[in-house]
Amino acid sequence: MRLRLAGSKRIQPMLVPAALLAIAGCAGSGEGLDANGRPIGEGGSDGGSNGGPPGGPPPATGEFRQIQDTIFTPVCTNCHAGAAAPLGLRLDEANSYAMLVNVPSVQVPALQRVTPGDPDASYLVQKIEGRAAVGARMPLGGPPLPQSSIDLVRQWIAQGAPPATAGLAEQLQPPRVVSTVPAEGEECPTPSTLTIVFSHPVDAALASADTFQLHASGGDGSFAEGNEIQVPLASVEVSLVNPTVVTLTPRGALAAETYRITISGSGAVALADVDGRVLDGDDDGTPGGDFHATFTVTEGTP
Ligand code: HEC
Ligand SMILES: [Ca+2]
Repeated sequence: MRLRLAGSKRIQPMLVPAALLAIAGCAGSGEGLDANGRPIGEGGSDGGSNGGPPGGPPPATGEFRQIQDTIFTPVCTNCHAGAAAPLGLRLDEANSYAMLVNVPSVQVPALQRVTPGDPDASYLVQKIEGRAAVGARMPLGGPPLPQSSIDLVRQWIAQGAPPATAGLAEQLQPPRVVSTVPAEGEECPTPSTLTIVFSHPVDAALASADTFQLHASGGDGSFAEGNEIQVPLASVEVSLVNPTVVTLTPRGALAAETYRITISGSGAVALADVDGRVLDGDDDGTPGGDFHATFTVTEGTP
């Protein structure tokens, strides 16, 4: 079940990796950082030999990263990516976590795709083990995953299904939007919710109808005329298991129209991360600037 934040002011993510906590502890004071704002001693174990600058982000680690790199990206994203992803399940790197953990299965809505701590009850596991009540074993039409891969997924879920750890350097950057569903430029049937994935956790206390807005184009597909209409949101939720994911729920079904999501990175109320770094909405590497993504609903009823 996805928890709502109604009323609650600020959440303390329960699954924040120790490394991230350590960084959060020193980022505010600047202690432990070099002149470029990077942690001292994070000298880049590859010495820059992989093309990255010495002192750049270390390779991200963790089980979910390994699952992404060895299973989802090479085996599943042939089908499970983009607007045509079967049952809306996108398993590409930007979206997979947000679409799996604590999200109900479409085929068997009583089960979550991933229930942290319970591999047997997780529909994802049932699908890759070939014991789901509905549909085929995954990967569809391909050889079953090796047992070692299945064990990796089981182990990750048994341990609480933590998100992949972002690189340390990434944690020190202003937060960015890494994905929206629907995506920029996408045409889709009416979505019941809109999902936004950030590069690292955002401050739930700042997630509201002030910082997240949805507008309809006014029928002309463009947002420059002044005839745009704001669409009311029933809720703006930051996921408790993974506060990099924000879900917007429009108050009613979205009619066939062009819409624009706006996230405030400027003005009186700007979105920021838990350390107060303001959203880099225009993705220019410095804090500030609004984020926009435009999508078109082709059919007004699901
Ligand atoms: C050849 C295309 C294809 C590939 C590759 C594929 N899938 Fe699927 N997947 C589908 C289709 C089609 C469905 C719905 C029909 C069915 O379940 O048989 C589906 C359904 C699912 C569902 C059920 C979702 C829900 O909400 O009920 C899960 C979970 C899933 N796939 C996971 C995976 C994983 C994990 C992989 C990679 C190991 C994978 N799939 C690879 C096509 C594919
Ligand atoms: Ca317009």
